[in-house]
Amino acid sequence: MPDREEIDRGFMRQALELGALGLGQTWPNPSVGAVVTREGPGGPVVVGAGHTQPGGRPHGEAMAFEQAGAAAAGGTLYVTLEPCSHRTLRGGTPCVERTLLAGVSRVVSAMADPNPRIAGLGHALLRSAGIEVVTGVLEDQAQRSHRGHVLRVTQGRPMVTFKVARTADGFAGGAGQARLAISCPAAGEWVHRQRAHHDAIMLGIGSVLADDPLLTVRLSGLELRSPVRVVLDTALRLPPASQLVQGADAVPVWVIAAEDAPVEAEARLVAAGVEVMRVARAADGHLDLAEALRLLATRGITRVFSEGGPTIGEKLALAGFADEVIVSTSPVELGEAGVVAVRPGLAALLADPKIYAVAESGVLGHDRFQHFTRIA
Ligand code: AOF
Ligand code: ZN
Repeated sequence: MPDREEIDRGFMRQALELGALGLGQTWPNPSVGAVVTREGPGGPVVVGAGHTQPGGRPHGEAMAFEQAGAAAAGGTLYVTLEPCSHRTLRGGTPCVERTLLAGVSRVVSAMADPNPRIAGLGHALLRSAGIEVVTGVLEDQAQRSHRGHVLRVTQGRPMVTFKVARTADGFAGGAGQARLAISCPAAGEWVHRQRAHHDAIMLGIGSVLADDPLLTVRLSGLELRSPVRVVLDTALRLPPASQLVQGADAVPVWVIAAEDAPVEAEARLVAAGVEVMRVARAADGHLDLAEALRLLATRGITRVFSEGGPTIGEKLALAGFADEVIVSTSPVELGEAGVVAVRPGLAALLADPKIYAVAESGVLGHDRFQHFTRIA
């Protein structure tokens, strides 16, 4: 017989899997998974399960309780984030109240919600109502799943994943030449899946001008999950005829420009359905990345996927913003000197076990990949 802690971890794992399904869809809210169980003759059984819905409401607990109905009474709620205790204009019933109404006798929660309006109050209210509350179950996994939300409410910036593909000899492409087909189809599909689980894709104007990318999710079943497309475009050089702008009505395009970028260019892009935002330039004349990320967080973005190329990747990492880094390596060599994919500043950080840990590594079709997560 598994002991209670093992049982708790098992149902929490289910809740985490459910929560992960909604990543990229729930901003500005986190994607929370919830599972409700009750005792059956052979041990606990699931009577309700759900996760935060697109746009952030209903919350995960509401979905699970709705499914469980009266069967929740006397049962256990497993939830990947502390249930909310606050009432907002768009809010409806706080999850703490729903939990009390549902009549569960136990709540197992993975972590506290750092949102200052909640921050322990959800757990405390449940306890003071006589419910047994267990916290910290599979907390590391939950922290990682909610990393975008946590960073947004504690640091005012979204989580950033930087992804780069390289040839066997380490190049992102040939010097001066347009896009090189580095990744195999399996790796390409995986990238689309990653995109779908972020709120926004961000890249620099250089890559847009070189490749004219579409940056949507083109996986069957996930087509409607394309994130907001963000272009860092200091001087507003984005061509109105580009694929990005042409598709701006279907999938939003946000352009972040410097304060001094030409207003005529802004007017043309706005007329084509693009949203233009402005931030200050940093000392080096480029956009102030910290400010750009702050702006995205203000707009509700919690998870950013950067496919912006080696320079921006190194810059993000040196500034401490590259929370997750994915490097895929193809077996094909470029065979000549090209653009180095993992620049020295980023390489040094990735090699430092005090700063990055390898969260996952493996094979995707012909390619190898390594997924690093920043730990300090
Ligand atoms: C939960 N369950 O599924 C989620 C929670 O704007 P509101 O009223 O929807 O509240 C959003 C806040 O609630 C959000 O910032 C986060 O702290 C928490 N999200 N809480 O109990 C959920 N998504
Ligand atoms: Zn809630």
